Amino acid sequence: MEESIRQLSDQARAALEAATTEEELEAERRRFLGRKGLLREIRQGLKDLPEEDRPAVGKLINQTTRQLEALLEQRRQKLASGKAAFPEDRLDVTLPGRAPLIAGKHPLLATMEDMIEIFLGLGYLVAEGPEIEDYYHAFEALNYPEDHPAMDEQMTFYVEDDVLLRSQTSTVQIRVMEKQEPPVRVVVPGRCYRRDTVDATHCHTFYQLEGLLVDEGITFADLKGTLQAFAEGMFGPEVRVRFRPDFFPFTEPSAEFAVSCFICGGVGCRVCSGTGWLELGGAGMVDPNVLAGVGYDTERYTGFAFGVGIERFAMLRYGIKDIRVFYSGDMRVLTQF
Ligand code: FA5
Repeated sequence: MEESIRQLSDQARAALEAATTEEELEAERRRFLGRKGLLREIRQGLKDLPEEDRPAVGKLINQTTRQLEALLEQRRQKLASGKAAFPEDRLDVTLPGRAPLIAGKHPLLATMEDMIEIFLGLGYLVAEGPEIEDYYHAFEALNYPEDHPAMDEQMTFYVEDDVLLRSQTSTVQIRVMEKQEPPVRVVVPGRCYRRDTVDATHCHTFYQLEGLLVDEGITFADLKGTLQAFAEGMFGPEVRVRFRPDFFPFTEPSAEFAVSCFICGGVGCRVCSGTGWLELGGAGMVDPNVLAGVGYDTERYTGFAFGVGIERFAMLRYGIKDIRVFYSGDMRVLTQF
Protein backbone atom coordinates (compact mmCIF):
# COMPACT_ATOMS: atom_id res chain seq x y z
CA MET A 1 0.00 0.00 0.00
CA GLU A 2 2.82 2.41 0.87
CA GLU A 3 4.36 1.71 -2.53
CA SER A 4 1.15 2.54 -4.38
CA ILE A 5 0.85 5.80 -2.38
CA ARG A 6 4.34 6.79 -3.47
CA GLN A 7 3.59 5.92 -7.09
CA LEU A 8 0.41 7.95 -6.98
CA SER A 9 2.32 10.85 -5.46
CA ASP A 10 4.91 10.80 -8.28
CA GLN A 11 2.17 10.59 -10.86
CA ALA A 12 0.31 13.52 -9.32
CA ARG A 13 3.44 15.68 -9.13
CA ALA A 14 4.20 15.09 -12.80
CA ALA A 15 0.63 15.88 -13.78
CA LEU A 16 0.54 19.12 -11.77
CA GLU A 17 3.88 20.25 -13.23
CA ALA A 18 2.71 19.48 -16.75
CA ALA A 19 -0.48 21.53 -16.53
CA THR A 20 -0.10 24.70 -18.58
CA THR A 21 -3.48 26.35 -17.94
CA GLU A 22 -5.55 26.93 -14.83
CA GLU A 23 -8.27 24.65 -16.26
CA GLU A 24 -5.83 21.79 -16.73
CA LEU A 25 -4.54 22.29 -13.20
CA GLU A 26 -8.06 22.17 -11.75
CA ALA A 27 -8.77 18.93 -13.64
CA GLU A 28 -5.63 17.35 -12.15
CA ARG A 29 -6.58 18.58 -8.69
CA ARG A 30 -9.94 16.86 -9.02
CA ARG A 31 -8.34 13.67 -10.31
CA PHE A 32 -5.89 13.32 -7.43
CA LEU A 33 -7.09 15.47 -4.54
CA GLY A 34 -10.84 15.80 -5.18
CA ARG A 35 -13.68 14.30 -3.11
CA LYS A 36 -13.82 11.38 -5.51
CA GLY A 37 -10.10 11.57 -6.29
CA LEU A 38 -7.48 8.86 -6.24
CA LEU A 39 -6.07 9.78 -2.83
CA ARG A 40 -9.53 9.56 -1.29
CA GLU A 41 -9.90 6.12 -2.84
CA ILE A 42 -6.67 4.99 -1.20
CA ARG A 43 -7.76 6.44 2.14
CA GLN A 44 -10.94 4.36 1.93
CA GLY A 45 -8.78 1.24 1.66
CA LEU A 46 -7.32 1.97 5.13
CA LYS A 47 -10.13 0.09 6.83
CA ASP A 48 -9.07 -3.13 5.11
CA LEU A 49 -5.57 -2.95 6.63
CA PRO A 50 -4.60 -4.70 9.87
CA GLU A 51 -5.21 -2.45 12.87
CA GLU A 52 -1.51 -1.96 13.68
CA ASP A 53 -0.57 -0.77 10.11
CA ARG A 54 -3.25 1.88 9.85
CA PRO A 55 -1.56 4.78 11.72
CA ALA A 56 1.63 4.70 9.63
CA VAL A 57 -0.20 4.45 6.31
CA GLY A 58 -2.69 7.11 7.37
CA LYS A 59 0.20 9.40 8.22
CA LEU A 60 1.77 8.82 4.80
CA ILE A 61 -1.52 9.64 3.07
CA ASN A 62 -1.87 12.88 5.06
CA GLN A 63 1.71 13.85 4.33
CA THR A 64 1.30 13.17 0.60
CA THR A 65 -1.95 15.14 0.50
CA ARG A 66 -0.28 18.16 2.16
CA GLN A 67 2.69 18.05 -0.19
CA LEU A 68 0.48 17.84 -3.27
CA GLU A 69 -1.70 20.69 -2.03
CA ALA A 70 1.38 22.85 -1.55
CA LEU A 71 2.58 22.02 -5.04
CA LEU A 72 -0.86 22.74 -6.43
CA GLU A 73 -0.84 26.17 -4.83
CA GLN A 74 2.61 26.90 -6.18
CA ARG A 75 1.56 25.97 -9.71
CA ARG A 76 -1.59 28.03 -9.40
CA GLN A 77 0.38 31.12 -8.57
CA LYS A 78 2.87 30.54 -11.35
CA LEU A 79 0.17 30.08 -13.94
CA ALA A 80 -1.66 33.14 -12.71
CA SER A 81 1.46 35.28 -13.16
CA GLY A 82 1.86 33.99 -16.71
CA LYS A 83 5.26 32.41 -16.08
CA ALA A 84 4.39 28.84 -16.81
CA ALA A 85 3.55 29.31 -20.47
CA PHE A 86 7.02 30.78 -21.17
CA PRO A 87 8.99 29.57 -18.19
CA GLU A 88 12.40 30.74 -19.39
CA ASP A 89 11.80 33.61 -21.76
CA ARG A 90 8.75 35.58 -21.04
CA LEU A 91 7.97 37.80 -23.95
CA ASP A 92 8.43 41.45 -23.10
CA VAL A 93 6.88 43.35 -25.96
CA THR A 94 8.09 46.66 -24.57
CA LEU A 95 11.78 45.84 -25.11
CA PRO A 96 13.38 47.58 -28.10
CA GLY A 97 13.86 45.22 -31.10
CA ARG A 98 17.21 43.96 -32.28
CA ALA A 99 18.30 45.81 -35.41
CA PRO A 100 19.22 43.40 -38.24
CA LEU A 101 22.89 43.53 -39.17
CA ILE A 102 23.29 44.90 -42.68
CA ALA A 103 26.43 43.74 -44.41
CA GLY A 104 27.84 44.05 -47.91
CA LYS A 105 29.12 41.22 -50.07
CA HIS A 106 32.25 39.53 -48.86
CA PRO A 107 35.17 41.27 -50.63
CA LEU A 108 36.31 37.94 -52.10
CA LEU A 109 32.90 37.25 -53.59
CA ALA A 110 32.61 40.82 -54.92
CA THR A 111 36.05 40.53 -56.53
CA MET A 112 35.29 37.12 -58.00
CA GLU A 113 32.04 38.37 -59.48
CA ASP A 114 33.73 41.40 -61.05
CA MET A 115 36.41 39.17 -62.57
CA ILE A 116 33.82 36.80 -63.99
CA GLU A 117 31.80 39.71 -65.37
CA ILE A 118 34.77 40.80 -67.50
CA PHE A 119 35.18 37.33 -68.96
CA LEU A 120 31.48 36.92 -69.60
CA GLY A 121 31.81 40.09 -71.66
CA LEU A 122 34.62 38.41 -73.65
CA GLY A 123 32.39 35.43 -74.41
CA TYR A 124 33.61 32.99 -71.75
CA LEU A 125 31.41 30.57 -69.82
CA VAL A 126 31.80 29.74 -66.13
CA ALA A 127 32.79 26.14 -65.35
CA GLU A 128 33.20 24.34 -62.06
CA GLY A 129 34.96 21.20 -60.93
CA PRO A 130 35.43 19.13 -57.79
CA GLU A 131 37.56 20.37 -54.91
CA ILE A 132 38.36 16.77 -53.99
CA GLU A 133 40.35 15.38 -56.90
CA ASP A 134 42.08 12.21 -57.94
CA TYR A 135 45.79 12.12 -58.62
CA TYR A 136 45.24 11.76 -62.35
CA HIS A 137 43.35 15.05 -62.76
CA ALA A 138 45.48 16.87 -60.19
CA PHE A 139 48.86 15.98 -61.63
CA GLU A 140 49.16 13.31 -64.29
CA ALA A 141 46.79 14.84 -66.83
CA LEU A 142 48.43 18.23 -66.21
CA ASN A 143 51.70 16.77 -67.45
CA TYR A 144 53.47 16.58 -64.08
CA PRO A 145 56.10 13.86 -64.36
CA GLU A 146 56.06 11.62 -61.28
CA ASP A 147 58.07 13.15 -58.42
CA HIS A 148 58.81 16.30 -60.42
CA PRO A 149 60.00 19.22 -58.24
CA ALA A 150 57.17 21.39 -59.64
CA MET A 151 54.85 19.31 -57.46
CA ASP A 152 56.47 20.71 -54.33
CA GLU A 153 54.66 23.99 -54.88
CA GLN A 154 51.41 22.06 -55.02
CA MET A 155 51.79 20.19 -51.70
CA THR A 156 48.26 19.63 -50.58
CA PHE A 157 46.08 17.62 -48.21
CA TYR A 158 45.38 13.99 -48.99
CA VAL A 159 42.12 12.25 -48.26
CA GLU A 160 43.56 8.91 -49.41
CA ASP A 161 46.71 7.95 -51.31
CA ASP A 162 45.16 8.82 -54.62
CA VAL A 163 42.55 11.36 -53.50
CA LEU A 164 43.43 14.91 -52.56
CA LEU A 165 42.18 18.46 -52.22
CA ARG A 166 43.05 20.32 -55.41
CA SER A 167 45.91 22.79 -55.11
CA GLN A 168 44.97 24.81 -58.19
CA THR A 169 41.93 25.31 -60.39
CA SER A 170 43.99 24.07 -63.37
CA THR A 171 42.57 20.61 -62.61
CA VAL A 172 39.27 21.84 -64.04
CA GLN A 173 40.95 22.47 -67.41
CA ILE A 174 41.10 18.70 -67.77
CA ARG A 175 37.58 18.14 -66.48
CA VAL A 176 36.19 20.63 -69.01
CA MET A 177 38.18 19.36 -71.99
CA GLU A 178 37.26 15.75 -71.23
CA LYS A 179 33.62 16.69 -71.66
CA GLN A 180 33.71 18.77 -74.81
CA GLU A 181 35.42 19.38 -78.11
CA PRO A 182 36.97 22.77 -78.97
CA PRO A 183 36.25 25.62 -79.09
CA VAL A 184 36.59 25.87 -75.30
CA ARG A 185 36.33 29.21 -73.57
CA VAL A 186 35.84 28.99 -69.81
CA VAL A 187 36.74 30.67 -66.55
CA VAL A 188 36.76 28.61 -63.38
CA PRO A 189 36.43 30.26 -59.98
CA GLY A 190 37.09 27.97 -57.07
CA ARG A 191 38.61 27.06 -53.77
CA CYS A 192 42.06 25.53 -53.61
CA TYR A 193 44.17 24.06 -50.82
CA ARG A 194 47.88 23.92 -50.15
CA ARG A 195 50.06 22.93 -47.27
CA ASP A 196 51.54 26.43 -47.21
CA THR A 197 52.49 28.10 -43.95
CA VAL A 198 49.82 30.66 -43.16
CA ASP A 199 51.14 34.22 -43.21
CA ALA A 200 49.98 37.65 -44.36
CA THR A 201 49.77 36.57 -48.01
CA HIS A 202 49.28 32.79 -47.84
CA CYS A 203 46.58 30.57 -46.49
CA HIS A 204 45.96 26.81 -46.57
CA THR A 205 42.64 27.54 -48.28
CA PHE A 206 42.32 30.21 -50.93
CA TYR A 207 40.55 31.04 -54.19
CA GLN A 208 41.76 31.09 -57.75
CA LEU A 209 40.26 32.05 -61.06
CA GLU A 210 41.39 29.90 -63.95
CA GLY A 211 40.96 30.73 -67.62
CA LEU A 212 41.18 28.35 -70.56
CA LEU A 213 40.73 28.95 -74.24
CA VAL A 214 41.32 26.31 -76.93
CA ASP A 215 40.53 26.81 -80.58
CA GLU A 216 42.14 26.86 -84.00
CA GLY A 217 44.94 29.37 -84.50
CA ILE A 218 45.26 30.61 -80.91
CA THR A 219 48.62 32.26 -80.16
CA PHE A 220 50.45 33.92 -77.28
CA ALA A 221 49.28 37.26 -78.71
CA ASP A 222 45.69 36.23 -77.90
CA LEU A 223 46.75 35.46 -74.34
CA LYS A 224 48.45 38.84 -73.98
CA GLY A 225 45.48 40.70 -75.40
CA THR A 226 43.05 38.83 -73.16
CA LEU A 227 45.00 39.49 -69.99
CA GLN A 228 45.47 43.14 -71.00
CA ALA A 229 41.68 43.46 -71.36
CA PHE A 230 41.20 41.69 -68.02
CA ALA A 231 43.69 43.96 -66.24
CA GLU A 232 42.09 47.08 -67.72
CA GLY A 233 38.68 45.87 -66.60
CA MET A 234 39.94 45.36 -63.07
CA PHE A 235 42.35 48.27 -62.63
CA GLY A 236 41.57 50.88 -65.28
CA PRO A 237 42.61 51.72 -68.86
CA GLU A 238 46.13 52.96 -68.01
CA VAL A 239 47.33 49.66 -66.68
CA ARG A 240 50.08 47.74 -68.54
CA VAL A 241 50.70 43.99 -68.46
CA ARG A 242 54.11 42.37 -68.16
CA PHE A 243 55.06 38.76 -68.92
CA ARG A 244 58.21 37.07 -67.66
CA PRO A 245 59.31 33.48 -68.30
CA ASP A 246 58.14 30.97 -65.72
CA PHE A 247 57.52 27.25 -65.58
CA PHE A 248 54.34 25.22 -65.27
CA PRO A 249 54.26 21.62 -66.53
CA PHE A 250 50.93 22.13 -68.29
CA THR A 251 51.87 25.23 -70.30
CA GLU A 252 54.68 25.77 -72.80
CA PRO A 253 55.87 28.45 -72.95
CA SER A 254 54.86 29.57 -69.47
CA ALA A 255 54.84 33.03 -68.00
CA GLU A 256 54.30 34.85 -64.81
CA PHE A 257 52.23 37.94 -65.44
CA ALA A 258 52.10 41.23 -63.62
CA VAL A 259 50.35 44.57 -64.05
CA SER A 260 51.82 48.01 -63.62
CA CYS A 261 51.00 49.24 -60.13
CA PHE A 262 47.65 50.99 -60.26
CA ILE A 263 48.52 53.04 -57.20
CA CYS A 264 51.77 54.67 -58.41
CA GLY A 265 51.37 54.06 -62.15
CA GLY A 266 54.59 52.01 -62.23
CA VAL A 267 56.91 54.49 -60.52
CA GLY A 268 57.27 52.41 -57.36
CA CYS A 269 55.44 52.69 -54.04
CA ARG A 270 54.76 50.75 -50.86
CA VAL A 271 52.00 48.65 -52.41
CA CYS A 272 54.27 47.35 -55.20
CA SER A 273 57.31 47.22 -52.89
CA GLY A 274 58.99 49.86 -55.03
CA THR A 275 59.02 47.66 -58.15
CA GLY A 276 56.24 49.38 -60.08
CA TRP A 277 54.67 45.96 -60.81
CA LEU A 278 52.12 43.74 -59.12
CA GLU A 279 52.45 40.02 -59.80
CA LEU A 280 49.07 38.43 -60.33
CA GLY A 281 49.48 34.85 -61.49
CA GLY A 282 50.68 32.33 -64.02
CA ALA A 283 49.81 31.79 -67.67
CA GLY A 284 50.99 30.14 -70.87
CA MET A 285 50.12 28.19 -73.97
CA VAL A 286 48.50 24.87 -73.13
CA ASP A 287 51.14 22.15 -73.50
CA PRO A 288 50.32 19.88 -76.48
CA ASN A 289 50.79 16.88 -74.14
CA VAL A 290 47.80 18.09 -72.13
CA LEU A 291 45.69 18.57 -75.26
CA ALA A 292 46.66 15.13 -76.55
CA GLY A 293 45.83 13.60 -73.17
CA VAL A 294 42.21 14.65 -73.49
CA GLY A 295 42.09 13.47 -77.09
CA TYR A 296 42.33 16.82 -78.90
CA ASP A 297 44.00 17.04 -82.29
CA THR A 298 47.17 18.98 -81.50
CA GLU A 299 47.84 19.75 -85.17
CA ARG A 300 44.58 21.57 -85.36
CA TYR A 301 44.11 23.16 -81.93
CA THR A 302 46.17 25.37 -79.69
CA GLY A 303 45.14 27.21 -76.57
CA PHE A 304 46.15 29.34 -73.64
CA ALA A 305 45.47 29.18 -69.93
CA PHE A 306 46.01 31.43 -66.96
CA GLY A 307 45.36 31.34 -63.23
CA VAL A 308 45.25 34.09 -60.62
CA GLY A 309 44.72 34.26 -56.88
CA ILE A 310 41.47 36.02 -56.07
CA GLU A 311 42.68 37.05 -52.60
CA ARG A 312 45.63 38.82 -54.20
CA PHE A 313 43.30 40.94 -56.34
CA ALA A 314 40.96 41.65 -53.43
CA MET A 315 43.83 42.67 -51.15
CA LEU A 316 45.14 45.12 -53.74
CA ARG A 317 41.73 46.49 -54.50
CA TYR A 318 40.60 47.08 -50.96
CA GLY A 319 44.01 47.82 -49.44
CA ILE A 320 43.79 44.76 -47.16
CA LYS A 321 47.21 43.94 -45.77
CA ASP A 322 46.58 40.50 -44.30
CA ILE A 323 44.88 37.62 -46.13
CA ARG A 324 43.63 36.18 -42.82
CA VAL A 325 41.17 39.06 -42.54
CA PHE A 326 39.05 37.39 -45.25
CA TYR A 327 38.52 34.25 -43.21
CA SER A 328 38.33 35.80 -39.76
CA GLY A 329 34.55 35.71 -39.56
CA ASP A 330 34.76 39.25 -38.17
CA MET A 331 31.56 41.01 -39.17
CA ARG A 332 33.44 44.31 -39.48
CA VAL A 333 35.00 42.95 -42.68
CA LEU A 334 31.55 42.67 -44.20
CA THR A 335 30.09 45.89 -42.87
CA GLN A 336 32.80 48.19 -44.23
CA PHE A 337 32.61 47.20 -47.91
C1 FA5 B 1 49.15 28.21 -60.30
O1 FA5 B 1 48.46 27.79 -59.36
C2 FA5 B 1 48.87 27.84 -61.71
N1 FA5 B 1 47.78 26.90 -61.74
C3 FA5 B 1 48.52 29.09 -62.53
C4 FA5 B 1 48.43 28.80 -63.98
C5 FA5 B 1 47.22 28.52 -64.56
C6 FA5 B 1 49.59 28.80 -64.77
C7 FA5 B 1 47.12 28.26 -65.92
C8 FA5 B 1 49.53 28.52 -66.12
C9 FA5 B 1 48.29 28.26 -66.68
P1 FA5 B 1 50.67 29.62 -58.75
O2 FA5 B 1 51.12 28.48 -57.89
O3 FA5 B 1 51.67 30.68 -59.04
O4 FA5 B 1 50.12 29.10 -60.13
O5 FA5 B 1 49.39 30.27 -58.06
C10 FA5 B 1 48.65 31.27 -58.70
C11 FA5 B 1 48.19 32.29 -57.69
O6 FA5 B 1 47.46 31.65 -56.64
C12 FA5 B 1 49.35 32.99 -56.95
O7 FA5 B 1 49.82 34.07 -57.71
C13 FA5 B 1 48.68 33.44 -55.69
O8 FA5 B 1 48.00 34.67 -55.91
C14 FA5 B 1 47.65 32.36 -55.45
N2 FA5 B 1 48.11 31.47 -54.39
C15 FA5 B 1 48.91 30.39 -54.49
N3 FA5 B 1 49.12 29.83 -53.29
C16 FA5 B 1 48.42 30.56 -52.39
C17 FA5 B 1 48.21 30.49 -50.98
N4 FA5 B 1 48.72 29.54 -50.23
N5 FA5 B 1 47.41 31.43 -50.40
C18 FA5 B 1 46.83 32.39 -51.16
N6 FA5 B 1 46.98 32.51 -52.48
C19 FA5 B 1 47.77 31.61 -53.10
